[in-house]
Amino acid sequence: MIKLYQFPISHYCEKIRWALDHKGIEYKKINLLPGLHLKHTKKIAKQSSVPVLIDGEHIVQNSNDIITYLDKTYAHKSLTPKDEDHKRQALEWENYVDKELGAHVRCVCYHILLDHPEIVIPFFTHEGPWYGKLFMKFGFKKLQSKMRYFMKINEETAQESYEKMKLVIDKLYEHLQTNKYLVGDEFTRADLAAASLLAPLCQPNGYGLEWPEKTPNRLLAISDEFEDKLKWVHDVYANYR
Ligand SMILES: N[C@@H](CCC(=O)N[C@@H](CS)C(=O)NCC(=O)O)C(=O)O
Repeated sequence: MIKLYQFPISHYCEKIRWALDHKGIEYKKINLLPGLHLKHTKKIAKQSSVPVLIDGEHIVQNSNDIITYLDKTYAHKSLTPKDEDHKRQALEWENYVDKELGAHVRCVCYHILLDHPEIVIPFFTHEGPWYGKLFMKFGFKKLQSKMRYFMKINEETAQESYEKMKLVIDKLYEHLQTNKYLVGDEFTRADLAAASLLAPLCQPNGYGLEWPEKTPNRLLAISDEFEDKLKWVHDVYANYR
């Protein structure tokens, strides 16, 4: 069976969970603990990041490469348009949101959430290794400062990321004012990627994680600010997730 090495909270991993679910492909999730994940990912793939998909002898890393692999190998319910021009546009949108949106949404959210262990620890340990809670009990402080340091998460970068994220949200909103989908007249990997990467701000049903009962006010204020411009994310989740 296909194995997906992932973090339940990761929106890049959500792209792959969604793609697999969309195609009705059975798979086993292997939830790794942030910080300790390197031991696993570095052993099986080139970079340390998740998602990593293992399908028999094939090991694929990077969410866009994984979707391409899945569409080539399991062609039904393709997320990549058949039409060459539409395919190019879908890949362009996906590349754009992967690069210009994903990391910024993450920086904005983590900057706030890392100060709320009561919220992030359950995210990090969700259906993971048995020793997850113990690891977090003694290691969370260290993990928190390492994540801030290595992922460059601080007040200044969070502000910059907020501005960058805002530009992308506006661009998507503008495009979707006159188009039902990002490309052509069907749901594609472009819609899936954009909606997945925005999900932590919108907290839609179907992400595969219990969203916190109480979101910190600062994050709530950001979600509220973009509520109207992100209604489409809830629609895409409701219709395709
Ligand atoms: N370009 C990658 C980005 C994936 C990514 O940034 N994953 C994060 C989690 S959201 C990660 O694994 N971070 C830890 C690391 O890189 O070691 C993709 O599309 O899969």
